[in-house]
Amino acid sequence: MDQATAHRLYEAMLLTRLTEERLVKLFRQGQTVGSVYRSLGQEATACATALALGPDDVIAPLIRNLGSMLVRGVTPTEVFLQYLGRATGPTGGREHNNHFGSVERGIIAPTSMLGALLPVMAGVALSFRQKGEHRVAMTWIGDGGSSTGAFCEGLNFAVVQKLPLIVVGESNGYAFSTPPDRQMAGRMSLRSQGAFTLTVDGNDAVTVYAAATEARHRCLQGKGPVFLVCETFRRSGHAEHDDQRYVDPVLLEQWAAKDPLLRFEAWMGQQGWKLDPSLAVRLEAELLATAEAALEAPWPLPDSLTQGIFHSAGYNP
Ligand SMILES: Cc1ncc(C[n+]2csc(CCOP(=O)(O)OP(=O)(O)O)c2C)c(N)n1
Repeated sequence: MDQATAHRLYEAMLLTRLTEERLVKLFRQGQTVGSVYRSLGQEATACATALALGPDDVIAPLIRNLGSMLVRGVTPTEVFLQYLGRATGPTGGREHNNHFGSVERGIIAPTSMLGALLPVMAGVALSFRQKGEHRVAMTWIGDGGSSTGAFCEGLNFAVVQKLPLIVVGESNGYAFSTPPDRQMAGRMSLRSQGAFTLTVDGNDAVTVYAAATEARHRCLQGKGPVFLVCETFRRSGHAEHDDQRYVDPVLLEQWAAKDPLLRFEAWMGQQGWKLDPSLAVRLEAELLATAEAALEAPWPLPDSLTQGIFHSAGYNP
């Protein structure tokens, strides 16, 4: 990784962390319409994977992958307006977390139905190959989500068809309150179904970036999909309404010591690459101002209630 990429990756992970911290504050103030789902400790698996892609590649993130959306150019303003349910947000107040896409930025909207994005992204990858385009598709899945039929169908199709699809598996310790050994036999990598599989330390952003770069290269060479399993840990509850009392506090301490941002800072220091010491303070101030501006944004009008639910020509939230 060159120095410019390292700085971009650090900024993306920091922005993800601080944006989510601001969202948590808005949640605790009762300002968000629904709960807040975050990626504390998993920022490297969202950001370093997305950053390894090219501008024409397409991603389909999940709820823990806000970082990948920020990498692709989604702004904190959009994120806050969305969580605050405002009319000027990406879904005009119809949705209240990161479930929004952006075709022009190569983002297929996250959905709640776990596994459902696998067949969708296998289809996206198939279209790239049919059109002879030099592009890859990437999506993410948790250990819990990899137990779905849709995950198996989508990955199997990609393997059989040798599609340029990267599936990032986030093995993060829990599916809501269920540890992996209560819902799957063996490690997540066993779910590869014949896809070339890499298992990496998901809290080491340098390794994740290198693995995602290799995965993309393989896909572009026509070697078929890659299952990139990132071993990490979900250091906050499933969402902010979940106090995570079922998680051993010792585990939380152990994983806090492996924090991806701290490790990446240390690695940059070893390279002799200086970080701007005022970056976090500056970003926090910007995010506070952005959130306050979003709080002033209008609510959707009641008479727009039936618009934008199904596709309707001319509707522009
Ligand atoms: C098909 C399907 N089944 C169940 C759910 C309910 N659900 C939402 S999140 C979640 C846990 C997901 O765990 P995992 O896939 O490991 O991802 P993580 O939350 O750990 O990132 C469940 C069961 C769902 N959204 N979709």
